[in-house]
Amino acid sequence: MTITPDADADIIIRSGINGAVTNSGTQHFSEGEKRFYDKKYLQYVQTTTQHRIDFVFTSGIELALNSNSVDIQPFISMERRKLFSVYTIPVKKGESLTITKISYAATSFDKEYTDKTTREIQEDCLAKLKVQCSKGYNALFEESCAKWDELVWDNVPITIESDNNFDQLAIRFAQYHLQIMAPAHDSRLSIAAKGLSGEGYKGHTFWDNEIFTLPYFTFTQPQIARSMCLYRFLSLEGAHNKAKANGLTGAMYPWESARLEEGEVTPIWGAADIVTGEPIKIWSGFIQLHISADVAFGIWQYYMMTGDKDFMQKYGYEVILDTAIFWASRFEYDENDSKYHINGVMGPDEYKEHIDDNAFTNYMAHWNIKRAMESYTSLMKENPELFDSLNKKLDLDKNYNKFIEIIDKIYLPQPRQKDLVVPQDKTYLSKKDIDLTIYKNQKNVCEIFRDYNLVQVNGIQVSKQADIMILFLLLEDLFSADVKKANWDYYEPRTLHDSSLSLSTHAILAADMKDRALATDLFNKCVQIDLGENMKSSDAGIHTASIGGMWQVVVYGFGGVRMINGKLRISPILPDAWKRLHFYFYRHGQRLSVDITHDEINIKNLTGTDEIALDLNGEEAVLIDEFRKSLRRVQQKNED
Ligand code: IFM
Repeated sequence: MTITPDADADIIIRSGINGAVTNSGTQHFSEGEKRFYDKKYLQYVQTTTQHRIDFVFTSGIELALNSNSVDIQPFISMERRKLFSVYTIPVKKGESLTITKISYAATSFDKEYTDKTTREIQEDCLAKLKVQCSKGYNALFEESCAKWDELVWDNVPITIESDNNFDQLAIRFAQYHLQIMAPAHDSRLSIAAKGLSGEGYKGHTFWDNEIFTLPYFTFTQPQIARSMCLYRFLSLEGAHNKAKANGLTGAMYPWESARLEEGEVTPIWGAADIVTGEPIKIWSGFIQLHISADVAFGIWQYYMMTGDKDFMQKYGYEVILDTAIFWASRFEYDENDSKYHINGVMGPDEYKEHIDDNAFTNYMAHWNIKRAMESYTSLMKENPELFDSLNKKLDLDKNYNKFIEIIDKIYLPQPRQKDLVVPQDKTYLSKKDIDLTIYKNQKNVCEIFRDYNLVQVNGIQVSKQADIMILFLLLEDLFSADVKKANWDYYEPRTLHDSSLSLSTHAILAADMKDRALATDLFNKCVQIDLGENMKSSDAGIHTASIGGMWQVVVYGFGGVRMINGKLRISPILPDAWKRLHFYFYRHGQRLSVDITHDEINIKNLTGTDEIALDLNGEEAVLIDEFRKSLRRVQQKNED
């Protein structure tokens, strides 16, 4: 900070470390130890109360007058959970006083410190801070900019040329947040539902990652995606424990995850029930099961996009097989229809609890078992050594027989004959249909709870968020365009988008249906969640899934890009206001550039030599990279 007074002045600077910050009224730290060094550096060490993690925060303050360093001794003070340096500096009219504060944060959980004592960590942090201070702010800023350019702005920038600059800003906002929320350095951690921006959901990780944020990294920074997938492999112990506790086998992933070994951490009680006055039970941790298939799906997409065999052999196949084993143990056979069902669950739509045969859950479980069966046969043939070790570990031969028994008898809800509507679950379509207009036009989310409690909402044909729609997005080749449209017409009017995980999916499907105006409108609404006029909407933190969803609407929706069964499909449709959309992504390590206008699409392979087969607007095409020809030219060549 630079201050240039317009009169001679004694400027007092009071700066320090405030350890009295609370977390929704909860104090997570011990009082700790405060210390000044050389009257220039401050250090505060506090320990978390639950996991006993040391948090070491070290700051250094530098002063300069007209860019020349000044050596003024501060008055130092300590208060409860606070320490400060107070400087009084005489500054003449027109002179500039610059205050630079550089801080270094570390914890005893950090990989480099796990075998160090607190004292050693403190000393190391102080030494590192001194190095950073000696470089100075400008050099650190340059280093930071160079890293941002390397990872994002020169690597996978997105350009939106439009009458409306806001969309360009919005997508950069999304990329910025996605980058800072990802713990790229450590696979023992993953992305929290609010990133690092707020206390909502206690820093826990949900399916938001695999379905909403992971795709961004899978497409643009595969090394971060790999780390996120590895987090799930490393959390298998918690998933096994959850399965065991439920009398099941295999990997039953926790609905909410935190530290690897902890397993399920979803809180049990939530907000007040407006009818009974009691806290509402949060059932997700007990019955929102689809997360296990979502994890497998995220890993499979990662594999399809990156071709990372090493990851699959070390970790990926095991997760796919282990989650399938869970599903096989969870299905219930019904002699009446000779089918396997999944009863008593919650699908993505959290307004429907304890339901049977949620379409999303059943289809995803089916998909999961299918992938596991393919993995079983291909590993047996191609990698017998790995097959043998997984066979021993997971009792694959026995489980494979179970898969064979189940797979063709899994109950997969089909479109109704009369209107092609797929029942979201066994009872949804027979529930009460009420006029939802006031809730569809609501200013704030969840206004339905002013009039109904959750038990009542359970009895109404109303959805909190995309459910069938997300099924159409993930397993899009299983459903015809007519089925998708019919279900859109049925479910969209009944979906309140009370979860921020909803609008992006609906926007992508609107783009898939080639409804440009609707897709644009839904995209704008999605962007408003964190960037709109409602300044309270992000109080508990930004909505990471919706931010991942913003990237998906731009690339999957308007860019029309999809990875389906290992094949890239591109079918763009730009909003009217956009003149051009240009983005980059990686496929099997090769950097592709996709440049779209209303008239033309130009795809280049910038780094590789693969011939890449594409489905371009429904037509087969081949991108020949070594000539760096545009796809349009390649197509013409083929036609010639
Ligand atoms: O995972 C989501 C869920 O789908 C809706 N409620 C909030 C969760 C965390 O974002």
